[in-house]
Amino acid sequence: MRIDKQKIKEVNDQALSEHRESFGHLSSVLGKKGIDVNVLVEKLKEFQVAVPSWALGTGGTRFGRFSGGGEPGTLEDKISDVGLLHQLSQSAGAISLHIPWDIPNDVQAIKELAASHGLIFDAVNSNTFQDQPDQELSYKFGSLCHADKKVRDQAVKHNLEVIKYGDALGSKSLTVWLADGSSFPGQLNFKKAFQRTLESLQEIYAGMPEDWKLFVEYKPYEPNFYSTVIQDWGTSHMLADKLGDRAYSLVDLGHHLPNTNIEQIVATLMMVGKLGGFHFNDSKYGDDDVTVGSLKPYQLFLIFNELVDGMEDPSSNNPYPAWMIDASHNLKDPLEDLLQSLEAIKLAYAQALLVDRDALEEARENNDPALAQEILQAAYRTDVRSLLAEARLQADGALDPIAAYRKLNVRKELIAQRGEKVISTGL
Ligand code: AOS
Ligand code: ZN
Ligand code: ZN
Ligand code: ZN
Repeated sequence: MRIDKQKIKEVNDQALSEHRESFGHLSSVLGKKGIDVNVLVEKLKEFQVAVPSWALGTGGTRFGRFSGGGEPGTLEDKISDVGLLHQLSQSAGAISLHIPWDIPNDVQAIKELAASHGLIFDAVNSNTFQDQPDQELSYKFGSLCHADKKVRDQAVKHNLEVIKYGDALGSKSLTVWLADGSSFPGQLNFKKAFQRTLESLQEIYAGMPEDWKLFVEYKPYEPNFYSTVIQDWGTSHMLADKLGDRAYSLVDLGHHLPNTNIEQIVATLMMVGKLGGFHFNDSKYGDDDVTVGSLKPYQLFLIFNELVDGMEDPSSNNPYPAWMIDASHNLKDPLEDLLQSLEAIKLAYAQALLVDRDALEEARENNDPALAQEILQAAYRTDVRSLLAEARLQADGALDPIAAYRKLNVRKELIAQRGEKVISTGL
């Protein structure tokens, strides 16, 4: 399904005068501070976030799944859903696939379909945290770290296959997230598990095309509850460092123990050029994977403050990070939820762009914490919603994506096309 461009325009027209008024006001307020809104609008138009194929249906809880209907049942449908998000938000220009959930039957046709929606293929993800029906050996006790070399080989082979699919589609990176670890003290030899994981990753790294990157995701617990092999950013960084120049750490916001200072991790990884990818979500307790910015928008802003600082640092050798939403949806319509996440990400980005970095640096050098806080909060407390709306308007998106999605009855249409009962692949 695609939304008629004219219809988006009609919905926009109804809200245009109100938008002009708020954007005009913001432009003049920022203009007086010497900030050119046009530069900000261009940066916002460029900023694209990948949507994972597994976030388009309901899920995210192991207790029950309550489909809202019209979920995408095929890879084609998933691409079309991300296409809808992109049409409305002009911010979701990429899709991230998970193999084997998303094996393409006809690579050429899938590539063309994605291109017709203006989408590219972001990092591909391997899956050694579940056993597939036709699989010979089990991952019950780990994959890349497994005590049995044959299991490790099988997991390596799977990753190499994922790279092959990704390469055919035009992806340029592989994200490895492992469920490997232990649930009971004594179960696992930590050192052997690390060494084996490193060796397996080395084989995967060696099998990547030369222009590919490997992202190593970390997570402190779940599904294993005593230890995970790649528990934190330090372990992920050690692995990436040993693997080579094209291996990086990946930060998933939900993969930290409570109160971890994620912005400091981001700053440190960027300082050493090793922040490769980012999974956005929000969390109160653990890997809750709820809507970005729904719980801790100020933390998100502080993280973006470091990201922007790293991206704008001319001496930094950190590559431009790969942005992805990694959230699950069990109550809200997944597409509405993803639109909310996209909005939250770009609000935090826009606010971080407003930070007066020279003044902040001066306050720091002068040991003036009160002034440093004033500077950050002045940016954070600026209402930049009309800036985002303007960027969307200029790119033919919707002024208010969720309002347009509702007014145009997109979900109703999807249910009419796909039915009430389709269940999308994912967790
Ligand atoms: C799992 O907790 C990680 O966040 C993964 O990045 C991702 O959610 C998973 O690969 C999808 O099932
Ligand atoms: Zn993740
Ligand atoms: Zn997560
Ligand atoms: Zn996760």
